Amino acid sequence: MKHTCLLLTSIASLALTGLAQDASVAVIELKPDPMNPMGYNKTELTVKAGQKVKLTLNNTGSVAPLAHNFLLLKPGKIEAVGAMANVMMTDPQGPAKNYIPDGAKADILAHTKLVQPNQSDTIEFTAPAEAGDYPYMCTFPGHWLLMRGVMHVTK
Ligand SMILES: [Cu+2]
Repeated sequence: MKHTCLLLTSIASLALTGLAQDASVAVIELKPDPMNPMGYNKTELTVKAGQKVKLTLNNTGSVAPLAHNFLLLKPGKIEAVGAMANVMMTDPQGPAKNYIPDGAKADILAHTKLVQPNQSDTIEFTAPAEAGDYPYMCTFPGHWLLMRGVMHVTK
């Protein structure tokens, strides 16, 4: 009887381990803020260093239909990338480039495409190995001053 209990316990812990592995993916959904069409509904996210992240930018539920994207940046780069995003306002190739500034590529850790109203885009990436605060932003010209947040990467 005792052996059976032990066996069941190990099966149960194996099953839990399996669940824990699924749970190791951080599943995040970002939307426009329902009250502020030029903001994200979440301005702070927390993931573990090196964690797999599945992030969806779901552009629904806004009071104003605007296109948005999501860029995760290296720490300290939001002002520089924001300035490049502003310049893209007059770039006829802006929409085709998803408003991702060419000059910002080295500072971008992950990004979605430009998501039109009532559409969504899902990306998968690995969270940075270094703990820290990583800014995220929408680079549709003019949005980034308000449409931004911080991803806290913890050890
Ligand atoms: Cu936006």
